Amino acid sequence: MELKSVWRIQHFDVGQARPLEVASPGLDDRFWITARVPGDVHSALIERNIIENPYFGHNDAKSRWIEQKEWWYRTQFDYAKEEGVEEKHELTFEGLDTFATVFVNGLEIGTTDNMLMAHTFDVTRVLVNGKNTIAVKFDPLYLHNRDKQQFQWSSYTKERPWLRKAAMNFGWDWGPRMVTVGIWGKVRIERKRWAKLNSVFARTVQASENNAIVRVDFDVTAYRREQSRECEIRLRDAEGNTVASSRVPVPGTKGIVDLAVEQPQLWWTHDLGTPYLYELEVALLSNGEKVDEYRTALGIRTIELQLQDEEGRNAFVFLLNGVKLFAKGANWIPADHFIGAIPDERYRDLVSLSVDSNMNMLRVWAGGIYETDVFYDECDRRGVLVWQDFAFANALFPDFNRNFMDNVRKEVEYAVKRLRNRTSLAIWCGNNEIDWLYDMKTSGGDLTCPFYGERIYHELIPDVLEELDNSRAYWPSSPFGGNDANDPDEGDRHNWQVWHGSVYPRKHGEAPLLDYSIQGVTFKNYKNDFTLFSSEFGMHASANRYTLEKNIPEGQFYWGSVEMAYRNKDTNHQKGILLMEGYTGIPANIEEYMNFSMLTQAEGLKYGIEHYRRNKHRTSGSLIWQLNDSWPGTSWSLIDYELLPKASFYYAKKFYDPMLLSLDHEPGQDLQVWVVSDRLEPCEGKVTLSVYDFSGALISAHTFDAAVPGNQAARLGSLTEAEALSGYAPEEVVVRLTAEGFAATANMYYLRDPKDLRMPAADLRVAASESEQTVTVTAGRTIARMVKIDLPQGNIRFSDNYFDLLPGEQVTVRISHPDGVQVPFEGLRVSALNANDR
Ligand code: BMA
Repeated sequence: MELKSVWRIQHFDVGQARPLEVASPGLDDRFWITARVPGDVHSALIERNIIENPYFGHNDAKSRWIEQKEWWYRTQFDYAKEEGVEEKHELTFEGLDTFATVFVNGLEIGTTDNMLMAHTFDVTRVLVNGKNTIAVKFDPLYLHNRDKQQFQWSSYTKERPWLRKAAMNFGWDWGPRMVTVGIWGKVRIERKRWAKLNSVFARTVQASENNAIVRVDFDVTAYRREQSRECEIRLRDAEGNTVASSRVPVPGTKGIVDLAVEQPQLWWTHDLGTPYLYELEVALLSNGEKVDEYRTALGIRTIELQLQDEEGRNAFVFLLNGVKLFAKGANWIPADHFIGAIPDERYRDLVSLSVDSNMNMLRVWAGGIYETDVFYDECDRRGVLVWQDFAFANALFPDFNRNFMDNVRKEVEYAVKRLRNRTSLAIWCGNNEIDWLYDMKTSGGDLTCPFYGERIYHELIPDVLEELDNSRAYWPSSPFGGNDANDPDEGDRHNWQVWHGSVYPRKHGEAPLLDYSIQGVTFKNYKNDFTLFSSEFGMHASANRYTLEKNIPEGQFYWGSVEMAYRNKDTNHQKGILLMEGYTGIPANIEEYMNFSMLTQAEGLKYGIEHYRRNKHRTSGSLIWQLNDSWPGTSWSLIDYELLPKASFYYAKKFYDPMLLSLDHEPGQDLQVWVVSDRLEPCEGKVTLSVYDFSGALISAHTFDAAVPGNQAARLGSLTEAEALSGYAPEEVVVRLTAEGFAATANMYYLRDPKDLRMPAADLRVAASESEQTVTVTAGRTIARMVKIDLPQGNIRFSDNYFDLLPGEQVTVRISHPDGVQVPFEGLRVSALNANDR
């Protein structure tokens, strides 16, 4: 039973409230503030207009007082206990953030100190028939870390290492500090009679088209040991038919069953097939009576991480049902700074957008949380694999302290048990960048202390996984493997040469170097990266106009304003300017900043990812930093806080297309034509490279035979610049690749950077139909570069946006809202990089 009663909150100065009084059932809390659960105190205060929206302007600074207070939650609810029946009653908080003392009917039942796991209390002896009262006290965090040792390294704040709370709450290089407290998960009461199912572990141990074996382990707690116990395990297909079942006695507390499934429908990522889900049901019977039950969606699939290929070369490739999969995706950060208040729809929208942009893997990054159930439900259902970090990011952690390590062990065990049955879960990863940065910081002289935390990723987690989940790979950190941990020849890699200006390669023990120059930060550096798996890389781009205007105080929406700068939490804002300077030129105003930064990010990611994909199977994955935003700021995201995609998202639809036509070209060098296929079946046809001038005249066309085996990258051939240009200047042409005989999206390239192109002004014709929810854009006599359709609303979808049109070409864009409601067209603007608003 989920507790859905009304909750109220109140704050006190530390030491002001007497806990037993505030927790007592008789306290009159009428004048307290009504708050949602799940939620947090900030969100409750925003909803009641007690604080101003902290995402607007500098308002976050005005809410800092909240952190200094002690916060209380209270609720009352009716409960009925059955007389004379032996039952256990358990109260579970799926999320308490963070230092909580829980009272039921005035009795203190326990304390908690970890936001990142659920907390369950046996309340059999404290619940009463009729009205019950729950009160939860949240301490301000400073009480729990002010007397703790600080470490030489803990990025963004020294407060974090002792606190098991989402790290990004304290601020990150894409978000402000928003340290909240509260009941951030669901609250449940469960009754258990005689025995209960503690946990179930279900996984595919073998699968082919013909048959599969699903192994199910379970463990139970018996309150009445003398009674007989049995487990009934059943697997149902999507129509509800039982495809395998078994009933076994459970003499002790553990059991294991293998279910054989004939002709299984395998689970695939959405790009390779159908993410087919069965339903697993485990029922526990005591003395013949059903006393507990567990259900989960379950896909039949095998997932492995191969670290060496058939020839013995190093690899980092996921095999899904034995098929080498190129991971195409992005890094996921919490969908809002106020994690407890995130509506389920926001998760659905973000996973749905990931699928729309052809992503098949998301990495749940270590500085947030182990995500909520709806996130994994969606990934299972939509066919998106998950790379799951454990929640340790960019800091040292006190692995010498027994209490801390006990806490971590409980958290890890809880996370593993909770998520191990997730079909989408492909890999566990120990931390974000800690092994790599420890080495760099030590070599650079910033750190002189031992590697505190090492025992967590190299001893504790592997130990827990050996016992609780041996069904998928564990990788100690990201990046990890080789010399240094960011080695292109071993393990995964973060490319922060681009944007952050890191100088690669680097070996263990060498001081890290930075190159803040145009050459140092340019995305052209991606072509030197022959990594096995690129798990982080990216560039900033501006949020969309609507998102910025909504959150920037009046008069501050201009390029270079204090408020615009406040949106950007990264160090050294010069990096973004250098990147644009080398590619588009430095923006002169906010419109140019939005356009130039978006174009640079989109083209930069296209440049890097097409390179990574052409290097398939040496390279087997690219996870962009970062998919989403947790507040309306400036960041590396593809989708801004208002769920409006940036140009890079629409580019991703194309550069992550399973069938990619790609041109490898550098100024003055040959044009090399490639097809990269992630499809399993071979394809045959022709690819044509056409060169047009900016008024649409065809200058040259070359056709290449394409016979591409399934799941391969193939270079079809090349031509020289001179052959392609037929006397034209490279600054005056555009190249288009098209396929015949097989389906592949056309791809466009320019032979020089935008700042060097001699592009005339475009004249766009725009026909908008609100009733049809379409906008038709036609290019006039010249090419239109980065056509942008802008509507001042959040969370709306465009069938395409930020695209190029050849002269005379026409595109009809469909506009929609995820809920299917009509989108008003008021405020519609259509422009292009080389054409003003229409
Ligand atoms: C990596 C990530 C994040 C960070 C990003 C951009 O370090 O793991 O910690 O936000 O790069 O700097």
